Amino acid sequence: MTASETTAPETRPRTAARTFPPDFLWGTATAAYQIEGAAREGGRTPSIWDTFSHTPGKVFEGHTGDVAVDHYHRYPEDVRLMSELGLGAYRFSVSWPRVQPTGRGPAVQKGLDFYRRLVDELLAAGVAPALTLYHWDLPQELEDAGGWPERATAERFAEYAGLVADALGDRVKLWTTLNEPWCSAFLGYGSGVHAPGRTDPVAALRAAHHLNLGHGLTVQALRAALPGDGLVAVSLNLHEVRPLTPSAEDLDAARRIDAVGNRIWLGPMLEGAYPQDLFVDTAHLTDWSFVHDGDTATIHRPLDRLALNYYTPTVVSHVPKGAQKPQDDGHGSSEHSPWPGADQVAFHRAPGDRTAMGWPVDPSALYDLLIRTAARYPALPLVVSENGAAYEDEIGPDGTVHDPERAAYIHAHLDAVHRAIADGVDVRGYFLWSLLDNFEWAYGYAKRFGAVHVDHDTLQRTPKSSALWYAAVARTGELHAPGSA
Ligand code: IFM
Repeated sequence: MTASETTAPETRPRTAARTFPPDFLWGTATAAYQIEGAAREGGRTPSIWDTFSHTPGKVFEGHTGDVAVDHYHRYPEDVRLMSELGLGAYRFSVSWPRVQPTGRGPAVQKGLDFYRRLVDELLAAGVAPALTLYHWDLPQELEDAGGWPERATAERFAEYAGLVADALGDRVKLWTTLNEPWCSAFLGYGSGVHAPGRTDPVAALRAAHHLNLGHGLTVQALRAALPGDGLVAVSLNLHEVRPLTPSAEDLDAARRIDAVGNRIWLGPMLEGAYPQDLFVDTAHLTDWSFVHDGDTATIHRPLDRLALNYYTPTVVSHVPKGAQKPQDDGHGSSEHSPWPGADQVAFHRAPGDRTAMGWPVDPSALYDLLIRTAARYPALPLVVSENGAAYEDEIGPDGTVHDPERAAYIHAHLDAVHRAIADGVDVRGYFLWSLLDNFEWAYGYAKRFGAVHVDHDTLQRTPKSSALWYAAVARTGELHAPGSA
């Protein structure tokens, strides 16, 4: 399908409720560096995001995660909020340098204890914990030793995962190895807009392979440590790539982006091989000799869930050599590409509504992504592990936050999930990004994705109107239009 086409128009009346399966997981999601704060407490040492955010010019107005939204101290209040809203699940990540400050050796008890307390509080409140092991906060010491471009980091990751699984495996059922390795590899080592801020396409491809390897080694470590009913997943921000036109050139641009955006993960993780066209596209950069014999077998481990993060589609076209690319391509200010091997691809933003990130709103692409992924991996249940939107939320004079655009965004995307389920896709859950307004990486606190508003001066939490609506959907399993019930 091209960007100018859309999926068949929805014919059911917008107000008719859709019922989700009774055991569907309804949750919200966060990540450690974005919410915890307490950056120097309990033996925690800097991660690459501490270093990056403290480097002038890297993050909007010099914001850092030092305090974030102080979830480290306020987690009982945050769990209470979830439980009052009636949300059945919560996806959070573990801060690697809080548990294993140098990225090597034994775990720090205080770090593990924090997560044990958090999980116990969740379980007592009837909220199922879903744990992500890596959401971008590599211990700085490991980056100093070479970071993800080095093979040893994959081995360290699996050792750390084993420590966390030994400590929490009896309490947490759903485990995710990596969150959005595309961002770790290509924004962290390619465009440099994320930590550690390197701009080396070869390092980015090496990082991608070692993230894959770390995933495979970690699946093995989790299988060894978790009880038999433990579920293992990976969260990928798969790109729903649409060619701008049906021309052969634009179709090839879409193929390239699909290779380095999607199949670079799906190939080794789920099919046991890297796509050959990726090797061809990047042959001028590397011979991929960092992939050793046996690596793809290590990476290719059975998973229980494939978790997808979706926000907006990716629209691409071919650019002839020397031609100007569109100004507003959605890749921020970096002059370095996060897409190795795709220099002649231009990115476009679809017309229509956009969120405060400038991301076009297009739920049809979530539907297409679910259908396409399920068609390729029919035996693997899917979870939407992130979806949501930033808007310019403000506290009104009556102390409430009215955010109808966010409710409309979530409604439209849940409707797409429901359609996919009705069309036979096995989707087991939906996690709204995010529980709380938080540290939005290079945008600092300037972007608000939360269901719950956070006053960044007082750290006061106020559920937004969209949270109340989403909670009602989650409690009943019935998707009704915002404002209709
Ligand atoms: O805030 C991020 C999250 O950490 C990873 N997925 C996308 C979100 C919004 O940009």
